[in-house]
Amino acid sequence: MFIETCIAPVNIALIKYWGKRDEELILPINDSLSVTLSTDEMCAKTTAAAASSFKRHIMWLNGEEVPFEQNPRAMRCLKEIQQLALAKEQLKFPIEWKLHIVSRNNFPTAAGLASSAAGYACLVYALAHLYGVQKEELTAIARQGSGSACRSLYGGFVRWHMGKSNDGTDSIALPVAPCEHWQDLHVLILVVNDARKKTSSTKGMQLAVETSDLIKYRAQYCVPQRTAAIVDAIKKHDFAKLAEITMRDSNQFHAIALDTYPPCVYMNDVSHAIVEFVHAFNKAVGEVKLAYTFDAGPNACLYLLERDVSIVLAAIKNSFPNDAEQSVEYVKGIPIACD
Ligand code: 2P0
Repeated sequence: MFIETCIAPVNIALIKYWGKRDEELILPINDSLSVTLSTDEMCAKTTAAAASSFKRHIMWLNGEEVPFEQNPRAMRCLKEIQQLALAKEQLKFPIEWKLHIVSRNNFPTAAGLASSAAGYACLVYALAHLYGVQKEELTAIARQGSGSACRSLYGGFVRWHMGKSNDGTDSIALPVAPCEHWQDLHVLILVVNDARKKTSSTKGMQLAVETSDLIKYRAQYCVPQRTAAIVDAIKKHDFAKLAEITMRDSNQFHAIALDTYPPCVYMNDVSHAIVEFVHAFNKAVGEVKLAYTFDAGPNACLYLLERDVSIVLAAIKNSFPNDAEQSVEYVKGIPIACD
């Protein structure tokens, strides 16, 4: 038997990926840029084994068997890795051998974060180790599991270039700066209680591409300038600029969700109260020390510098006390990852 175990981190986008130009290859309509979170706090862990005695591919996710052979995205990732291994004649075992794959997320249940990015990044990384394939070639494969997964293969600040080709070979993630570049940047995750069922990201962005006018404007006129500006802010350690761009992009992404027909509503009243809180905090301290960003749900990710963590946490506890109607469930300081 051959066996490999890997871990992969979560990433949170500052410039959001929203919308595909090719559903099957998972090619986006705009570049996106994210920060990778530390694996100490949250990660996916995957063990992949190959043996002559295995009868079929089986995968267990968090202890439960999930379809693998029936999952076109997972099978595409496996086929791509196998093809690379075959091309390089690096096979350690016959290609026909079936796999058993065990994957777990160590995210606190309360964190409520989408797990597909870390999950697919980890699956692809574990398969690559198993079949002896080099790391550099993997982001275009992880992308085909789940778009945002391609950004979880690097630490620090990562840009997913949308690419121009139809085959997706240039739709890859590349590091912008390693985490050592800005080690005092921190993330707080605020979990907001919400009972409503959300439209999945895959479906939500598909509907947006079909029905929103604003999404076309964002992809063409906003994201290119914003991405260049945020890369510059990262290079210069300009937190205020990074914060403003991040908040504007989150707001515009949710504006697109509302411009979708029928609309996708991901933020709730508490999310909006957090937005107000952040702007009020920045106004009170006289500079932009705090930024929010929201993914396809009501939870907030706040970016700030390490020296401001305690004052911000105190202000959050004061504004959103546990016993209040607008409470936040879970708050955690998570430095960005070094790989
Ligand atoms: C992002 N999200 O950039 C954006 C912001 C959610 C909001 O990437 O269809 O789960 O698997 O490619 O990667 C979530 O989208 O979607 C996402 P698929 P994915 O992080």
